[in-house]
Amino acid sequence: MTVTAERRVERIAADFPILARPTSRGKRLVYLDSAATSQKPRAVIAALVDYYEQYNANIHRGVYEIAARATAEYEAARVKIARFIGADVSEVVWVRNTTEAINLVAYSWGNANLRAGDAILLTELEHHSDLVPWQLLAQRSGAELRFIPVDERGLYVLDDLDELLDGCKIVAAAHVSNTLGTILPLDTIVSRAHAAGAVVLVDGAQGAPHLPVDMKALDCDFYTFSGHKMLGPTGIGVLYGKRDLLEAMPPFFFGGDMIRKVEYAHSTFSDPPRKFEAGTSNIADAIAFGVAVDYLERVGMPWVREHERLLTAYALERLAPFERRGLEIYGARDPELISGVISFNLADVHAHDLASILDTEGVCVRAGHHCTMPLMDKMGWAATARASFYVYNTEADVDALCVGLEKAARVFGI
Ligand code: 7TS
Repeated sequence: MTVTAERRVERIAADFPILARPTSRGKRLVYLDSAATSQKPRAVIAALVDYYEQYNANIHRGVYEIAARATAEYEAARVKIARFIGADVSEVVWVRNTTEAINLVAYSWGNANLRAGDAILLTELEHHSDLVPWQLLAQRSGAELRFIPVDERGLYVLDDLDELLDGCKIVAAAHVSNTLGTILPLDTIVSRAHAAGAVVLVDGAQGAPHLPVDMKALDCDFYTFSGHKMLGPTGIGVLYGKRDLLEAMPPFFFGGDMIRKVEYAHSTFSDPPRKFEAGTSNIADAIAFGVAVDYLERVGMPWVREHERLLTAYALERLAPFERRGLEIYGARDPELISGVISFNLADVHAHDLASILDTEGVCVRAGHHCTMPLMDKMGWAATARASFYVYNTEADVDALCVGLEKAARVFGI
């Protein structure tokens, strides 16, 4: 990384108060677990406090000043998200997280459209959140579950795609794998699925935070993501759906705030997106998510992708000498094909032990199955350690990871 680029990242990192807090062992906090959840910049934290201190009120009902402001800020955040992903504002449904968004589609769209004899096509890389809801839909409907295979590097094998799409009603696939970083060949999947008459849901939990996305260009039918993985708070996420699909879908939850008219025996419902947003929403979190998106737009998503690409290349280069000492790096190992995620194991050290030693150096990585148990079984890995990068990570963070690995190798006599 050039000195100017490194300075820019240091300036970004300075916006994240938690990164200035040393660990209890007096180490610098080296946060390499953004695929699990990202850290939050000061502006996002301030937006949460500002709402509760200045204009806490429920939305879509009060006429008084602070209620009107809460409603305006909440709806303004929806507009920001719509702009960020190139969608119409009516296509942005607030949910709690990616998991809820996928469940919403699997129930609402799935129950209405899937029958015995139909097929649901997933990939072998899916997070449990984009697998379990479809398993349940398959059980309810009698539809068949199919999987696009991946090779030993975690790259998609598309040779049999046309056969897999035969009779398929929906394809659901991760934009970016949270375990191996593999980027989905979206153009191919979307165009071939549409040609076969299937709709496409993209699990964007690891996509929207790291890659520029534009719904018009991607042309997928549903796209789901979580605020907490892209500098925003927990408890708020988005389901994007093409307007005609959202209009045709029945609501998922029923109650206040999603109705048009209610009589004792019968009700009618609002238009999308409101018909999917029953009950009091996560108001402060939605507003703060809007601020997170403002932050990402200022930094620039093309820059985010390029920064993570360079950092991944640097990490692969710095980790290479450890490979002679038993470090195994999984996945495609090509920064063009993956996005900011490196999974690894050190000789026969258990990934949890490795993560614990890294922790003593202030280095936070996740260890385990990363909610992709079927993939781990297929690959024959009991667990992996995973480093994942984001806007605030520097080459110094990768260097700290290497210091931690050196320590682990010493401790385990490797
Ligand atoms: N899909 C993918 C691809 C994910 O990476 C995750 C979370 C989810 C769905 C679920 O997101 P949620 O916000 O609804 O929980 N992934 C991870 C991870 O890799 N480590 O912790 C959570």
